[in-house]
Amino acid sequence: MRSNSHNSFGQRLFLLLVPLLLMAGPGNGQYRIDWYTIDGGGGTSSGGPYVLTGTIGQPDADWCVGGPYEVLGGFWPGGPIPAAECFPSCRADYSEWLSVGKPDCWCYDRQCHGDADGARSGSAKAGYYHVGTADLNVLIASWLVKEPPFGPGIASVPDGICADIAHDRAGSDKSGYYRVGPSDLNILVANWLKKEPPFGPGIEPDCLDCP
Ligand SMILES: [Ca+2]
Ligand SMILES: [Ca+2]
Repeated sequence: MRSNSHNSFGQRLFLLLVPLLLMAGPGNGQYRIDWYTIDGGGGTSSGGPYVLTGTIGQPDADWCVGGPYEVLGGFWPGGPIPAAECFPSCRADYSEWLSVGKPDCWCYDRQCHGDADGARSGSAKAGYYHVGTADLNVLIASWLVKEPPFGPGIASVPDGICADIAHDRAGSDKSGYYRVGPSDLNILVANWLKKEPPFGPGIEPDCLDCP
């Protein structure tokens, strides 16, 4: 039934397109087909508050360019699929993540608690902890490094932005801004060597949670 309705829709579309193309003619050199599909079925279905409009069995799903012509085929609405972002846009500090160049390390689920390197230390016998010397070392290397024109900027320190634990900057227009300072250190200190259960309370892996 769905296939029949789809075919009839395709036939209607075809009948609509042909006269339009004929009317357009080659005279003005401008060809345009806004929407067309070669496929094996699909359609619109719904359940409760959800509506899905999809196409299945598309042999033409791809993006290609030739001279002045471009075809965005398949995968509504077509075209290159943007890479998924690891930092959720629902968070209040999302704009801050964008402003510092989308660092991957802010996507560690305990980075906002001081885990600058995304790694844990310790052992099964003595217990593991996520915030320790390795993280402090990144913070020390980034400590009070001023942004241009007052300094080389946090980008000059390898993984330096990972030590911006509070996702903030401090300073002023007059003296310059820095990304890693007391607000970041305070969080790191609060979680210093905090053991994971059953050896301690652990650190919640909630840095990517939405409010
Ligand atoms: Ca760590
Ligand atoms: Ca900071």
